[in-house]
Amino acid sequence: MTKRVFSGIQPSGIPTLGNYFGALRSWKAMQDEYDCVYSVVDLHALTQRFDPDVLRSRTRYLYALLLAAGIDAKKSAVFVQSHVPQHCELTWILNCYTMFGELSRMTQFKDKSQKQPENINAGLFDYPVLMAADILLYDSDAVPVGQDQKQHVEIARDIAERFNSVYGGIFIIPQPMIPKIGGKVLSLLDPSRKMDKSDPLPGAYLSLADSPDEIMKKCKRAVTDSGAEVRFDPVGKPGVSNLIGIYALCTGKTTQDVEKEFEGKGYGVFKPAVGEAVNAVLDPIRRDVDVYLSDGSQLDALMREGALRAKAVAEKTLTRVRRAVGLAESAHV
Ligand code: AQP
Repeated sequence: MTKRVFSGIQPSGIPTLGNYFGALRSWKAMQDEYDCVYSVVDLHALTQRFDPDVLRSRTRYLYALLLAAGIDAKKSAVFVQSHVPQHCELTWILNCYTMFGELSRMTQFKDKSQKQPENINAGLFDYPVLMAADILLYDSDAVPVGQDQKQHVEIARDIAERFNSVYGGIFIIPQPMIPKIGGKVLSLLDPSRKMDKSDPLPGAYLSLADSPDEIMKKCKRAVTDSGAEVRFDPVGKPGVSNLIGIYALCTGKTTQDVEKEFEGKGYGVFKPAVGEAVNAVLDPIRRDVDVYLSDGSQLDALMREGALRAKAVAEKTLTRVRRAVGLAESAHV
């Protein structure tokens, strides 16, 4: 049987090159081999504060961007998370099988609590359980994610195993799938941190919606390290190594090829070449996203169709879960 994968992306900002190489590029590649379910996870984005109109329009933009990045809505089920209410119901049930202590250990919760100390809401704490529901609802065998989300897939496995140990084989136990390269693209201004789409400093990330000029400027201003040698050394030269990684991802070259190509040339030649390589990847995506956004009714139809496909699978899983835990069946007829 064809294996199923699930993955999601939050409309918490315009996706970055990190989101592209850590997630979207592999999402596209998997469509021929797997039964794919992809979601714009807008409920997750509520853990941060956004202007409601901005969140709504970003959700549409992100849906269009997935199509522009090569996700085929005929092959894969592509939907907006809040259009499938089963995610919330399963989250509540799974909350009752998740321990306070294990959620307290989540690195992302600690990081985000530091970033938004004025808004450490219960949703931020419970984020991994909603993500477990996202994954388990679709009987997912694998979850393609960047390195930062590995811990969340692991807790989803723990929750599923705990649930199965009480009620039998209700859930498939999912595996994280981290790309061998591109699983962690770093901030251009602080290479000790990952590139984040909600970073308050726009110079820290390369957004998929940045103009070619903006991309070029950000690459030229990216922090590098002392010396001028283009050498891959993530510990001693984290800034330039991150740029080498980005250039390698964009061109399909190895980091050794990149070192050879820029031997003796210095940062002044290397940084604009990185900008050009990024623009070559982004040009077709920028063009196609505008095409998808210009036809609002087609976008609505695709979203509706995606949600119906997702709901059909989600409801089957949830029926199994309701029966297993002892919820009264008549409430759901
Ligand atoms: N810098 C990154 N390098 C590689 N992969 C990354 N991902 C995120 N940042 C990088 C992967 O992108 C997918 C979608 O991410 P998300 O929207 O679920 O949220 P996130 O992981 O919290 O990513 P961001 O961009 O940092 O969002 P904000 O700023 O809102 O927190 C995931 O598979 C993720 O691993």
